[in-house]
Amino acid sequence: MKKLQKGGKSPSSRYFRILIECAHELGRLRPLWLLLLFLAAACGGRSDDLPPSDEPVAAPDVIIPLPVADTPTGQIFTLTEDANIYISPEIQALREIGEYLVDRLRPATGYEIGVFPRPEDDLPIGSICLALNDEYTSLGEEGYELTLTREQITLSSSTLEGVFRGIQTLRQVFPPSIEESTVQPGPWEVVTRTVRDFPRFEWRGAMLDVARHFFRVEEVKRVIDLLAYYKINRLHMHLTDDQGWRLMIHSWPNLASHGGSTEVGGGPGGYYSQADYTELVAYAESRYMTLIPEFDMPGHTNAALASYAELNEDGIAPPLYTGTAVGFSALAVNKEISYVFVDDVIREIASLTPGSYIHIGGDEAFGLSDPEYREFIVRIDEIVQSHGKQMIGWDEIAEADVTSPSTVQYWLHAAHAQTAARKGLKIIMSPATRAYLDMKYNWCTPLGQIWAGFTNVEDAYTWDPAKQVSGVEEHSILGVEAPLWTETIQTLEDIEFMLLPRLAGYAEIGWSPESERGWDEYRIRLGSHGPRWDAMNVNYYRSQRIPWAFEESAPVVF
Ligand code: NGO
Repeated sequence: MKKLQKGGKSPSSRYFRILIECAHELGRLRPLWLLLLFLAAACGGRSDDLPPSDEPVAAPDVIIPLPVADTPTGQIFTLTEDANIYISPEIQALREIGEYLVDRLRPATGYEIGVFPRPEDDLPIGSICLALNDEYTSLGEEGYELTLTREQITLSSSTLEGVFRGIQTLRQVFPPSIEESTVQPGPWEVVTRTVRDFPRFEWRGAMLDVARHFFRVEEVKRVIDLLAYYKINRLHMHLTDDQGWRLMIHSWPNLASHGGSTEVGGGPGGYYSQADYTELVAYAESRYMTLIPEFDMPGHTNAALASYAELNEDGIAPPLYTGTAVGFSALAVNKEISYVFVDDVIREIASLTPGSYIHIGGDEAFGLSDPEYREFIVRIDEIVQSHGKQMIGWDEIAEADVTSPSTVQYWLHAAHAQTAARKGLKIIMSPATRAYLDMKYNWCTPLGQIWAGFTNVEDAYTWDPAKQVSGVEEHSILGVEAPLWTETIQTLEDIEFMLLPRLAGYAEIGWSPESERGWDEYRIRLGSHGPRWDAMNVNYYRSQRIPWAFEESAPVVF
């Protein structure tokens, strides 16, 4: 951990150190050592001879996800209008991260902060330095060290991802009004500290179902920004289901033009052009987040079946579907045309997907026999791999003869997750009873479903992925993902209401050391994020379990 920088100690603590050192010299004279210590403490505790700025300042606990190590150092750094960001080395990707930080700081401060290469000599007082440095490789792909002193802020990592994740920590230690979109009075003071941090799991995801209700590119970008604030690094997009097909596939254009033309409740639906999707991929990448595309099959395929008659067992296209039942549709798995179809879809999405994973759904194919289902999944796995990608599927796929690197997403059936673990497959943990963002918080929640039970903010936080299913241990777990299914979710405000505050908890489960997490402490830290969400102008559920920071004496209701 970095030492406190020059000038970082108050005069009283310097005297205190000298006394301690003397005491060490005189180590054998124990009584004298104790006397000196007593005197030092008594003198150090006097405040009337010190300017107020030298008093150690308490650092509020506000960072979510909780960092691995966070050492407050008791002073104040003030961001002023002369501040600039210095980057080292001078490379485009680090400059872009610097500009991302400028974009976060400029609206509320009004300061014209620039991004410059780091000078040879000392940095000006009040600077922020972003540094890529091999010294930090031990912190892994996303780890970083953030050091705030009275003079400057230094954020170091061996990777760009690490610098980006550290910036989210830095945003959170500023006053909440830093997130406002108009100029605020400040002052922009932060308490000094050193944070050394890295994640528990490599996969920290959220899922957005754009099939049941369609969400525009701008709305998805807003979700990406919220996820990034909590260091989420995967956005799984559920692109197809019975009610809608949401991506243009050039070799099968009716999928989007017809299959995307409605949604639950009969609204107009919509779809992404490939240019739209590419824009989303790039936007997510600029937030060091990977998009995971899902085409759900062989069940949940009514929109495709309605678009092409030949994909149906009886050769007859059903009507479009705008209800919310599940499990009634299935591709004609005994017809070769179905595999031509899947190959085309996977080829097109693979060419738009820089990430290594493609999700093929695989859930609730109730219309097929078990052997039919298993054979289909094995063929789809081959197709996905033939396009250079790895398959992910909901937990039912564990019953098919698939091998690593295919990956299983546990949602409901413990036995499937146990089978996956036995086969050595990696597992993403999304237990519906804990991690489904579409479950209501309680009876009064106006949106969402209840089939997996209520999931209040505490339920969403108080579980450990490595203890959820017996026989599925930490080494089998790739990470955590919280899916938001949108049967009842129609607007961005609805999405935000179901995401927040629970998302923050999922992020912490995925990132922070399990031994350090605790509800009683977390709920207070979470309460400090209410004013941040207000400043960002995002909607959220004001759970009465949380002592929101803006409520002077918040009632605690359980
Ligand atoms: C299930 C089902 C989805 C529903 C969701 C609603 C899975 C993997 N399949 O989860 O189609 O939308 O529940 O909570």
